[in-house]
Amino acid sequence: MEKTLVIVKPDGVKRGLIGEVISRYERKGLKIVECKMIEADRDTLEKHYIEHREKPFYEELVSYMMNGSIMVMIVEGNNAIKLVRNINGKTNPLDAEPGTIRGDFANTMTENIVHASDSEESAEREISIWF
Ligand code: 3AN
Repeated sequence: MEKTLVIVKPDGVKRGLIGEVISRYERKGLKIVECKMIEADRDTLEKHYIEHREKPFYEELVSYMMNGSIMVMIVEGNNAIKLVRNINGKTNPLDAEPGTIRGDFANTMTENIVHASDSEESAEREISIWF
């Protein structure tokens, strides 16, 4: 069993897509084992996005993540990390396949509905930041 950290970002919450996102994971056989609705503070987001701190989009990304409530959850199941990334789709909405969350609902790079951990190490690190 693996655990992964998922965030429904402010655009996903504002557009009423929380249920859509959760149901896609559940239909794949994954379980939501922790879940909370919060407004993220800068300190937590800076820890979460530490690997991007030198990137040109970093400030835009952190500000956008503070622009409304987010839903943070732990999703559990066999191969949960890779399965959730597949369900979410590629970061760039131009590359995200139809049938994925980003392929179906996102059309910008920053506002792309969901975040999910990309490895076991990231999942462990991100879960300890948010829970
Ligand atoms: P993913 O969320 O698919 O793992 P990362 O970790 O490369 O993607 O990027 C983290 C977040 O940073 C993305 N979800 C997206 O919101 C934002 N981002 C990534 N690349 C860009 C970019 N070139 N321009 C603007 N925002 C970006």
